[in-house]
Amino acid sequence: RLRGDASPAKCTRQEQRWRSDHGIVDARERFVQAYGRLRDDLVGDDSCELTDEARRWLAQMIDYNVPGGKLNRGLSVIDSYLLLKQGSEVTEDDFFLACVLGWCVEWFQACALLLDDIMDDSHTRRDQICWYRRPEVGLRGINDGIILKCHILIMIKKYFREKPYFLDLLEIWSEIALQTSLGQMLDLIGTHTGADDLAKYSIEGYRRIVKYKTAYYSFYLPAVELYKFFKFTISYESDNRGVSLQQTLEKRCRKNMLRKNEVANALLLSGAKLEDFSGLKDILIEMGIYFQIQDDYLDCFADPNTIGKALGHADNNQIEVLHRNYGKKDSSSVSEVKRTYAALDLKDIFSEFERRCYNHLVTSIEAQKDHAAREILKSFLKKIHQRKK
Ligand code: DMA
Ligand code: MG
Ligand code: MG
Ligand code: MG
Repeated sequence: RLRGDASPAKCTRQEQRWRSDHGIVDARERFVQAYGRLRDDLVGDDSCELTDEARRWLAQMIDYNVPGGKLNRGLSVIDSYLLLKQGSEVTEDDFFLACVLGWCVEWFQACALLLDDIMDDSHTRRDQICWYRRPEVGLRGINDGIILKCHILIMIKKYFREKPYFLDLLEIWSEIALQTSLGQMLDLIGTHTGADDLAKYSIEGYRRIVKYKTAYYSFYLPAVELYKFFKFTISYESDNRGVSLQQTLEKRCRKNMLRKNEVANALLLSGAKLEDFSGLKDILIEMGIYFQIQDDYLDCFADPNTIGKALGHADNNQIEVLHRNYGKKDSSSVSEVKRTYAALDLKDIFSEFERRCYNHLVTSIEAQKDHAAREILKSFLKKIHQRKK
């Protein structure tokens, strides 16, 4: 039996014992269990004549890079799926497939972070030393990042090849991979020009970077995956007489008796894209931008957005201090910048921004006509609102 929330509040030891005695497994636990199966499949795959040594490397590399994060992105897929299915039974198989989609997002994230740390010259990630900084890894880490990305397609092919939305999944994944890399490129270009001349930073430039490098893969992608998966699983459930979904829908369409959720199916079957559900994509992207602004804020203000805002609030002296110290790594420059930020009350500015952004998102979500879409969006927003890490 499954609990309906993949990210429940911590429960007491007593409650935990009661749940395990009664065979109730947390959706989060089930999601984590699916990881082991996926990793073993990839490591055990024998189409590539891997040596035992290579398999050991692969297993270690995946374990080191994939599962150690907050799992927010992967769990959004599970959470929203369970939410949408409330009241109806979730089969083992469907739950596992939702897990695969969730883990694909986590695999992608692992690849993006592994490579990002090399490009950003970072030292630690998720409370451990960056993979490429391990003495036995170094720049071989680049190839490991590429392998992680290839794994996504292997998993999608293995589990979704027969699904009617297989091609949609491939399409969305290739789009997202490009968008994220282009976002990283914009970020890298911006960092160079910014260190050279701070005045070249702009809010529009910042929004463009975070939209591409973060928002697409973190919000739009899980939502699209889930949407396709959910819409099609409900339609298969409703059809237990072996009649194809397409035939059922066509018949109902002729009789003018489509039910509400089937309208969306019919739209998808007729080749409509998620973008056609007015404004859904905009909301997800907006949420992703909000998320990255939180991230940068939580990184202790050390980013172009806040510096951009800071410039709008700073007096000439403060601007001068920022120009002199921004983008430098030594600790005295860092503390000069932080001191200036503190003097600018960026905390209050940020809370005000967060309040406005949240209200705007809630209004846009409520305006969505499709119930499923509203539920997905709300559960995504709940995950990140006023997050502290
Ligand atoms: C990370 O951007 C973005 C991707 C696509 C991995 P970042 O370098 O600002 O993130 P972090 O602060 O986590 O290194
Ligand atoms: Mg980085
Ligand atoms: Mg980066
Ligand atoms: Mg960051």
